[in-house]
Amino acid sequence: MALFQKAVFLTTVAHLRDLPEDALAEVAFAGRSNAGKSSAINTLANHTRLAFVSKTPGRTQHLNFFKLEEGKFLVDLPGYGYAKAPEEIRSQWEGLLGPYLQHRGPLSGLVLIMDSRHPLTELDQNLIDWFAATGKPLHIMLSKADKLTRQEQSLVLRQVKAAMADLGERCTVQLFSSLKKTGVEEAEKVIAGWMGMEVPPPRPAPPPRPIRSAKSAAGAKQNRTHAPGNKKAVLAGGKPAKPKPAKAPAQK
Ligand SMILES: Nc1nc2c(ncn2[C@@H]2O[C@H](COP(=O)(O)OP(=O)(O)OP(=O)(O)O)[C@@H](O)[C@H]2O)c(=O)[nH]1
Ligand SMILES: [Mg+2]
Repeated sequence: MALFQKAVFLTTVAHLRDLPEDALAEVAFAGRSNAGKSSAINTLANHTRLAFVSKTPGRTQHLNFFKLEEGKFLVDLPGYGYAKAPEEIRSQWEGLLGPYLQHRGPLSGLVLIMDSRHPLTELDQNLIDWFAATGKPLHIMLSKADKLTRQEQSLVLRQVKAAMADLGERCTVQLFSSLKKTGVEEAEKVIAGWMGMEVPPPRPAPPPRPIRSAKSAAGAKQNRTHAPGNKKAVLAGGKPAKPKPAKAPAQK
């Protein structure tokens, strides 16, 4: 089971005064618009529509809180970098995002999502420099890795790690794809570590199948043929009915 599978939408915050007061630890997801922040939260939660995903940049406008367990939250932040009046950008940063990232006590660390095809834009760099001053850890997820070849993936990973070397252990970097669901365990480990959550041990590989002689295999086949013809038992072990998705409250 994915570590964050129990995540539920908690609230949308448009003003600092509305931030949850019972927070013990939270991890925020920042990055350019359309980089894949909301998708990454959905992938980590193993959910298709927890955070709203859209092809239109700027879909996430406020701070959306997802509760993992009592007092532990993931926070989906509005993206930066899509055409918007400078006035609006300034007021968003000065009024909400800037003070949140700089002064929020329970914020344990920041996940920076960057499209692996266009990492470290000027705006990303500004955010990194600015957040580094808080002394809190930063985890970079190079998203949409499915759009790159293996070779391109290892090149970009190496380049971004080298660019972040100055931050030492305070900055970690990984490849990630919401489409292919790759990099999930690596991200879980970092985020859970920041929030003091226990990471479940990786599932043990299934034991190797015993090699059966032709004779015993034939016997087993026969047994199966004559297994109780109990239709109900077969149904019970069959595919579970698809649960209806719960309707999420409005996010902005
Ligand atoms: N191929 C591919 N597409 C992705 C991946 N992650 C996200 N996308 C697509 O990228 C687009 C933007 O994804 P979002 O998760 O909404 O991006 P966001 O960073 O939350 O965007 P804003 O809320 O506008 O800041 C959507 O069309 C996603 O389907 C990925 O890993 N691979
Ligand atoms: Mg979003």
